[in-house]
Amino acid sequence: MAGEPQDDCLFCKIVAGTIPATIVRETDTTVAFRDINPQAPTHVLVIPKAHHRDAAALAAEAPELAADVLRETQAVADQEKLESYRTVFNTGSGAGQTVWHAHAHVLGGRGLEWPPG
Ligand code: IU
Repeated sequence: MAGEPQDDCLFCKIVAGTIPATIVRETDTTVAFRDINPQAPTHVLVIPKAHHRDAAALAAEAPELAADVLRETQAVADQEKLESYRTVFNTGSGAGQTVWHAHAHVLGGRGLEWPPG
């Protein structure tokens, strides 16, 4: 069922605390932690605690939670003192999604090119 923890989901395990992550912020509904393979000096992932498979599912199934995630991307940027930053939701394997639990990448601390690769 949408929102329920999934046994085979690594990000559900981070939420549960059963696999480690460097958590930088936590709210009642979200967790933000440093990406283990950072692509910029600051690279933080913001996830909803509830399991939704990607950003589209999150927006459709739990729009208020999607807003919580977006608000937290700004809170991470403030906390990390990023004047400019990029928020990315990879949706689908062709776009590079590898973990099927919705997450926003917050990237900053260096110049970011456009268009992305
Ligand atoms: P993607 O948009 O699904 O490709 O992003 C998944 C990210 O999760 C990717 O950048 C990984 O480096 C990152 N990650 C992590 O930070 N910690 C983990 O335990 C795992 C993946 I698995």
